[in-house]
Amino acid sequence: MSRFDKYFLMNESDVIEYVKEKLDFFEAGANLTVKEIGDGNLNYVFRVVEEGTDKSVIIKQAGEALRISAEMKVSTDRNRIEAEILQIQDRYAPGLVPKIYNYDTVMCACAMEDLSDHELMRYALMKHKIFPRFADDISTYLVNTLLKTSDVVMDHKAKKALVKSFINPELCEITEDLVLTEPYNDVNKRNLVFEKNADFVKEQLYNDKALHLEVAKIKFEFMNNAQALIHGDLHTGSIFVKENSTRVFDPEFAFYGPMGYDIGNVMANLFFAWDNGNAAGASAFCDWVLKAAADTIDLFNKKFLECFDEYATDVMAKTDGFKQHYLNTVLSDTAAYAGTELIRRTVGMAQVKDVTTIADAEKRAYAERVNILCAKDFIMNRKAFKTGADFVAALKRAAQAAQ
Ligand code: SR1
Ligand code: MG
Repeated sequence: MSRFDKYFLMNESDVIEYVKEKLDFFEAGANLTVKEIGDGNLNYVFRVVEEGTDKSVIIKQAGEALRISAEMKVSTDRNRIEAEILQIQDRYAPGLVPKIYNYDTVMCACAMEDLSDHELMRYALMKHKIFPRFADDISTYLVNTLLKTSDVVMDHKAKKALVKSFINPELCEITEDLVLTEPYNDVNKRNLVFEKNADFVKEQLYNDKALHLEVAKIKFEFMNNAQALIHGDLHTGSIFVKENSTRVFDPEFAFYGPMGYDIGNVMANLFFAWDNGNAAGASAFCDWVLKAAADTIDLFNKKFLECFDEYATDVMAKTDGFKQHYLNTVLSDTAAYAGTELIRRTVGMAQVKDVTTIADAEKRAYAERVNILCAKDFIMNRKAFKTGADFVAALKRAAQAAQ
């Protein structure tokens, strides 16, 4: 009988004992140190290091309540979903996700590769660092994890089995509420509106009925389009970077949903980095961010079409014209969900440090207005966004209009 045979939330010293007892990773008698390094809204992340060596491992455990709010309870099964999806994605996009070593169904904890030689992309971008490989890496990740898990490529019964296995109702509900409902009405009184923009938010978000109709359509697309096995929360806090490496982690919100949700989240979070750089007058950084955003879309388009030609198996999907039609729907969804992410991180409960740490109140208010105006352009005109230049032009239009 072990004390790890029944679930409890571990502290640092529990984790040392856990690693020694449950993992075959370190030699017996190894001198281990541990630190809790979790930075997200949901889970606990421990880094365990063997002193005097370069051996280390990450233990990530799901608590029954979320870190961001003790009242929010979400099934600890999210950790199983995350561990299984990272193993699937490692097959589709090798080298672009961390390795999983073990998943413990009792403790709802997984052991995974330590990427401490990388930086969390959000914080690196807040230091205005640039990552020339990013667009190439993330577009490869997106095409391989999305198109290859869709009905275009997969055997349809095998795909449906994955849909069933990765039904993720509780985490989806968080997105349905925090991303696709509350920013437009504050129905649960959890929005965080920057005082200087209170009237602007009321007029542009709460009172705009035409916007509400489009977001309602987008919400039902999110809930009903089981298109691909998506990451579900692909912001820059879910990406580790270093000069020659990009790794996407933390896919606990994963389920079968629209491809554009992931791509749109990447785009919106690059724009938050632009907000931060722009407020600091970091013009070379801002130019790089916009180039990375445009390249992400253009490389995605190119690789998507190539992957479709090489891997499509469905006979009807190979019909002339279908490939471009399908890509166009993905791009229109990308614009839509870039819009909903821009809005929810600006007025919703879970915001981003790129914007909230802009110390000058006028500059922060300006950044938030840019996000909201750009987002509305994306949502209302979503069918018009096809190239990287189209997406970047919307940010530039909003930057002018928000003056
Ligand atoms: C209650 S969790 C808040 C947010 O954090 C996660 O990273 C997701 O983005 C979620 O919406
Ligand atoms: Mg997360």
